[in-house]
Amino acid sequence: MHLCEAPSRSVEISSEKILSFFRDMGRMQRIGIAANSLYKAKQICGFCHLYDGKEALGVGMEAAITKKDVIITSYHDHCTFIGRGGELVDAFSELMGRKKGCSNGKGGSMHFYKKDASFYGVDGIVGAQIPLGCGLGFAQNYSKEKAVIFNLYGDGAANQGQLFEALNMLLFGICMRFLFARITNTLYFLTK
Ligand SMILES: Cc1ncc(C[n+]2csc(CCOP(=O)(O)OP(=O)(O)O)c2C)c(N)n1
Repeated sequence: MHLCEAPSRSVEISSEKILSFFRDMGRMQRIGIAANSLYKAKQICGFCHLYDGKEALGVGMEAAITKKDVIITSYHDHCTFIGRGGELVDAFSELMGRKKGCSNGKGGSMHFYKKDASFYGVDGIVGAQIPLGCGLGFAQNYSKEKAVIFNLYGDGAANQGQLFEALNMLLFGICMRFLFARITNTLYFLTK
């Protein structure tokens, strides 16, 4: 396990691509504003964890990876789902408990899912997605998929026993591509 090297500070990219990133981030922001209003209007019941402040992370990550790479995250999932190619109608239907939702309206804000884009959803228990992601890594190892697993968590989960147990399992000689990322700041661990 080691800290990854910092990414290069210079990149080549077209202005169209930059604009598309900007548009995607703006879209995510508006999704948050709409969800916030619906929640306050009591159209969304239960929890509603918004994605504001993480737009650049979602868009940047998706720009660098493919839909074969796996993402599992915490309850801030609305725009992770959108970034994976999820439809707005499926996202908002899920938030409002409708059958059309990406989890048939049964999961709500904290349980979005999109298996066809390798998005294995979300856990409402802080840190609980980490061992689940570890299991996804095992599955990839068995099936010899050449994908990276992105296991995202907030800093509140950084001191959870589940994180250390999952890291232990990964380090016991298991060869897999696994990336842990603290979503509220930038610390990356990579096991190979
Ligand atoms: C095991 C567990 N303890 C407590 C909670 C209640 N809880 C929900 S969100 C949260 C804060 C988590 O903070 P962090 O992981 O940093 O995430 P973020 O700040 O990005 O939401 C807590 C304590 C929970 N869901 N699960």
